[in-house]
Amino acid sequence: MVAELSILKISLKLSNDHRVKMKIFTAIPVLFFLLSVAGNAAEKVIIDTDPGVDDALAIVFAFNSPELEVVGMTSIFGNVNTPLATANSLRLLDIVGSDVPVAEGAIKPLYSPKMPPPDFVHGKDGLGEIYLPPPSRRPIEGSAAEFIVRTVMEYPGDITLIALGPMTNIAIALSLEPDLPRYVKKVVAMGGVLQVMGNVTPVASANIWNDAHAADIVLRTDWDVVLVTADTTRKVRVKDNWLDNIRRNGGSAGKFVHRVSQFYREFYRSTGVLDGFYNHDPTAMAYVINPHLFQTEQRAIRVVTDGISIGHVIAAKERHYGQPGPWFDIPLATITTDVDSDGVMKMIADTIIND
Ligand SMILES: [Ca+2]
Repeated sequence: MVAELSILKISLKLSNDHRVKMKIFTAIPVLFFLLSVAGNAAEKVIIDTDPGVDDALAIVFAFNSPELEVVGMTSIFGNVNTPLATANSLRLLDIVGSDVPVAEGAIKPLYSPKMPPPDFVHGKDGLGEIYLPPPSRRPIEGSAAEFIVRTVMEYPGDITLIALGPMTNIAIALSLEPDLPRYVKKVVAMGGVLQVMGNVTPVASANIWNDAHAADIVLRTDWDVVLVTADTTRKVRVKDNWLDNIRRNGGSAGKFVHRVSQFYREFYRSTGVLDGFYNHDPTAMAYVINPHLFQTEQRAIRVVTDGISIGHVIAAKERHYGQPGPWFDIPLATITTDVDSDGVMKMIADTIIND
């Protein structure tokens, strides 16, 4: 901006033609306007999701955020089986009053066996056993992967893919369209443990473990991919007083957030996590809106795809493995290493309360 104004000043000095000066003066406010419009444009996102209580919170947060334009959702197994993930995605769109398309995703991992959904965490309905009515709409024709490819190609360079569950749909989309990395703006995925213990095995978090092959493909593809690790999301807690504030002051969205969270809250309490529950998926959504709340590092990532360490994310500190083999030429991805927890929770509360 400064450089552009300097060039304009130089042009003014050099020009003796009054009409040229007038044209440049007219151009300055237009330039400011165009830059401000470009700066405020909402980020176009596709949410790939397995709702899931924390998915529900992330989706309510996203649809209340003026910074985001959700252009569609895609469903995936994980917290629930895929058909229920599809229905719950549509139910959540009914809750937030949106008619964006939902495309149904894969029903099983690329290669590994499908694991049973953890209904003791998210409830039998996946949404904390509040048993919402059936959705008012149906998913669109075609698969999630096809929808991702079609939408990315329709808005080249503009779409951020937000993966809140296993990355199967995104891996399939990559196989359908090899040029996808050139046209996707960014991929932000939630999952992976680096320092802390995993929630399904000592070395794996659910989103990675549920389809380790897909995660390995997505995280070692040469595109702008960010892994919002569980190390980070566990630092962000949803506490009872935060939920009470949202319920009182957040209108219908706030009341829903409080209601959908209670079963999940009790699960965490039963495991000894007393100080609120981990805010996994909404924290990934917060990264998309304001990455400045996070500390990150660049790492070359691969995921273990078999054996007792399946789902283990290995994040090498440098891209320096030049020898042929599994680490040859693996590009650097971004991982989150720390977060302003209070900043994330304040942003979510402000978004829901002020909407
Ligand atoms: Ca999820």
